[in-house]
Amino acid sequence: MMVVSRSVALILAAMVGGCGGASGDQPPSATPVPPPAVSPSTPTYTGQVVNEYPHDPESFTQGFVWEAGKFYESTGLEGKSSIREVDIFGGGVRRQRDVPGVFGEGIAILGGKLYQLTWKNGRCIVYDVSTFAPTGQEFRYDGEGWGLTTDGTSLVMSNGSSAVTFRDPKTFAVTRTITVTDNGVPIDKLNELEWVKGELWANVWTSDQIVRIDPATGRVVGWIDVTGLLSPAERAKVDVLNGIVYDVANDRVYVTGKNWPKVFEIRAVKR
Ligand SMILES: [Ca+2]
Repeated sequence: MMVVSRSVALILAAMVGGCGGASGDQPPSATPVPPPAVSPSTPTYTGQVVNEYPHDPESFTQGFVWEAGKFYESTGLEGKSSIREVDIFGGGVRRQRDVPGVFGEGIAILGGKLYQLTWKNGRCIVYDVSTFAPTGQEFRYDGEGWGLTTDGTSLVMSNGSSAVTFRDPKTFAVTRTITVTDNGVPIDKLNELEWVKGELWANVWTSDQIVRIDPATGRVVGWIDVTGLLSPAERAKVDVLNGIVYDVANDRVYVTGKNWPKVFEIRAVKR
């Protein structure tokens, strides 16, 4: 039975990879690649597990957000993309809106609106967060859409490179761009984003590393290693780390990944 299920998992993984192409956000990675070049002088942290909760293993997580006591998630893949309000402690989906015809990516909530990026569709779709109904407002952008968050004023967006753009939520126009560098070396493949106590956090695609960024300069101020959250057996069946959320009210950070069966509350402990 073990051999069969493993084979099925690999076939499914290959099919999912076929949706994305080699250079995008989507090819699965059963084994995380080593972390990007980390400057020896940059502080490193271990992501210590505080709690773990169930997560929908059907969720190809692309965005993870906390707002006013509620958690929200977006999922990707053509035909499986959605926005959801989730109960991360019970593992359930409280409400969901399927989003056909696009490949959903990062989300952010600002001013009562939920903004959803799409991978290669060039569309940022805007919803009323209280109803999940599209507001009718939609923005276009060039290039790929990966992660999205907000500093409370601007939308903050990644596109798979080392560049992060700050955007006017009324027009989606770029107001500022930073290049994320660690000791001068650009760090690319920045994926899901989160604003955490004045820092910008990003998980780096295909790795089990979260990078802490000074949003004023783009300078990396720390790395959080979250290797080993899932057991090797669990990790072999799923895709990469993707999803950081900060609960402002309780000062707690949670992470998950694409098709991961668990959400982890973590604490960054300095090494
Ligand atoms: Ca997030």
